Amino acid sequence: MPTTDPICAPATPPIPSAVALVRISGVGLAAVLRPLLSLPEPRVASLRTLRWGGFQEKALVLSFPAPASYTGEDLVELQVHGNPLLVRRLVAHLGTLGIRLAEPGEFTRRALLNGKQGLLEAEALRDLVAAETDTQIRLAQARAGALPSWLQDARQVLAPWVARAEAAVDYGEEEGILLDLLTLNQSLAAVRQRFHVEQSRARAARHLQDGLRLALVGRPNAGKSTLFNALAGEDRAIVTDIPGTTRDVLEVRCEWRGLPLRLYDTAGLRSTEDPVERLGVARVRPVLEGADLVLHLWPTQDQDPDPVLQAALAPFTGKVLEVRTFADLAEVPGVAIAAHRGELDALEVALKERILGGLAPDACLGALATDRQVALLDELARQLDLLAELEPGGPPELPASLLQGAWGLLARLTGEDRAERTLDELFSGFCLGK
Ligand SMILES: Nc1nc2c(ncn2[C@@H]2O[C@H](COP(=O)(O)OP(=O)(O)OP(=O)(O)O)[C@@H](O)[C@H]2O)c(=O)[nH]1
Ligand SMILES: [Mg+2]
Repeated sequence: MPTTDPICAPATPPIPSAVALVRISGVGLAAVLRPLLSLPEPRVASLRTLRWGGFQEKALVLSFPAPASYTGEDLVELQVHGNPLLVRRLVAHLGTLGIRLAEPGEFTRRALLNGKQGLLEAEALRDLVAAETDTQIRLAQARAGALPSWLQDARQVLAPWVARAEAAVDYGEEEGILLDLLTLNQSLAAVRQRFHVEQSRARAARHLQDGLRLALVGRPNAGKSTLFNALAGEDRAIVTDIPGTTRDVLEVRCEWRGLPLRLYDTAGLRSTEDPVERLGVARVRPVLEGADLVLHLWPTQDQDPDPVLQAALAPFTGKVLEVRTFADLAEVPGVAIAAHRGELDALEVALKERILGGLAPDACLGALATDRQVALLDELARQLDLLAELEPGGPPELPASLLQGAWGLLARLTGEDRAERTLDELFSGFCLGK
């Protein structure tokens, strides 16, 4: 249920800082806030002294009357001193004026319902706030604009066909309205092709957005920790020439040559009697299960990988990339590196091929990227592919239902159907005050 009752929330984190921002949104805020302050002229920062509960706080106040505000409602921003306790007291006092604490994402939800923002944009802003690497920031920013033109085009091309198919089903026989499958598929051909391009862009963008979970495994002394440190750009793992150095699983998030990575360094895999090392080996399997890609580090001096290792990797062959380490000692075919000297170009090429499917990272800018978006896009493309495979001359019901399905998916993707479930999922990922 859309609500318009006044809400407030701190938009800055509860830590001591120079300034804290408290946002208030609702209908008729001038009257609601009158006991605390008189609202200044719209969009002009003005000083007000707020008095309540024995406090007198000088605040910088900004007022954005509806509809020209973030939420589309009256919006007021109070900048106060960044004391978390003071902010809590202020929010509690606003409660006594009938302004309740907002749910996470409630400001953005209202912006969406009031048409101030699209669903795709709201998702992009959520990802922007959560971004941890330069690439992730750039990707989120590129998605934070208007609805991508290819989606607008798809909507325009589909709309008349959806209507026509419906008419053909409802009145076809009496009125002589037919659905010409050949013409239909011809006019959808460009859209379908574009969907396929967007699917590969989205897959790459999602990896870049989420960061690729990369597990480093291999026999003891294969050079896992050396590579881990080289990719992380810092000495996080202990490196020695004693086999069995690493026992715990180490994790680090980093950006390496434009690729956001979540790296996992693991204990060298071998049968061992050492109880501590055995515990370390036991921890490798869950890492393999959770990884997007497993780098099997295989020193150039080894002929075949150890059977223990091969058995451990067998269930994961689909996501294992073999990387030959110690490339400085011998020349071998395949992806070969010498991490202790920073010679990693072959790995960069192989990783980018795996993650980006040959696309340049910049080619992913503006692509859809969240799990929700990618799932809907895949389904959308599938419906159009099924449509293209239909034999002409059949009854119009089947193409009509595919067209309607595609139309519905498009609406869910862009957020026009405003399905509450989608909104609930989206806003559960937001922070307060957004
Ligand atoms: N020459 C050469 N030495 C390397 C290379 N990579 C790692 N080393 C050395 O090999 C030894 C073992 O490296 P680590 O990175 O500790 O190996 P690890 O796989 O983490 O070993 P465990 O933690 O014991 O399983 C260290 O002395 C490294 O300096 C390489 O590409 N070439
Ligand atoms: Mg190690």
